Amino acid sequence: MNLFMSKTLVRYHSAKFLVSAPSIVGCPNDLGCEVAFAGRSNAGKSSAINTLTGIKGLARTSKTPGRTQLINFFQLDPEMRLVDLPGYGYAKVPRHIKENWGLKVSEYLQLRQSLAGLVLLMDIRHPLQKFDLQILTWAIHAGVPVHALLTKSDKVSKGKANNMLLNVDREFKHLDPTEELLTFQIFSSPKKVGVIDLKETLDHWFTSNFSLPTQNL
Ligand SMILES: Nc1nc2c(ncn2[C@@H]2O[C@H](COP(=O)(O)OP(=O)(O)OP(=O)(O)O)[C@@H](O)[C@H]2O)c(=O)[nH]1
Ligand SMILES: [Mg+2]
Repeated sequence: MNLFMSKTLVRYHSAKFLVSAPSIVGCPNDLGCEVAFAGRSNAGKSSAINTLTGIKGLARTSKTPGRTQLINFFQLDPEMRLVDLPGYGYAKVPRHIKENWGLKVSEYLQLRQSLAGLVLLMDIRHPLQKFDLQILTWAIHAGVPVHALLTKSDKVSKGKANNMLLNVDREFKHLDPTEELLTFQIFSSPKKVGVIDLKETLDHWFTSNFSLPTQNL
């Protein structure tokens, strides 16, 4: 019998850049467990990864939409990863690049066995756009859980944020009447709003899909 109390830990703060893949082919071995951050270009995916890990500059952020064009992997533990997916849906990006992004993301979503869950980032001022709904529909069919972050909540009033939460709640119940796969919360990277809730969801995905190293206290 183990006389020590043990505690599972996901070490977000020890995240390290692992590799950038131009497509599914360059992705690291499909082993262990990973959580991918998806969403429209400029929604705040890379910023959220930096806020979650507490490491400024880990994932490259930019005011120019379309900054993340590769699939970027960050390692937390040997077989635990965060994935920054290329953003979709920015109107000014040339068509051939858009199509290529769509292909990359859909290939990744369909083929990646170690994908334990998706964090879907949507700007709280305009959530649930066409591609967001496509990803949500795909995830429900594939049985992959999605946790939506309504980002940039620092840019709207409390009243507006609450309205948006109600809208998203209504749409999620419509898309997933079982209420098992879709969850959501508000988030702000600069104000660090929602970081604890995000960690709780990710802890759950990582620990229920992968046996973590335990730490003796
Ligand atoms: N006010 C505010 N700005 C944010 C927030 N999150 C991100 N930003 C800003 O939004 C811009 C885009 O953020 P990124 O994290 O680069 O967005 P992204 O989703 O990774 O974008 P792509 O790589 O183009 O797909 C940057 O100027 C960020 O500083 C937030 O919660 N609040
Ligand atoms: Mg990015």
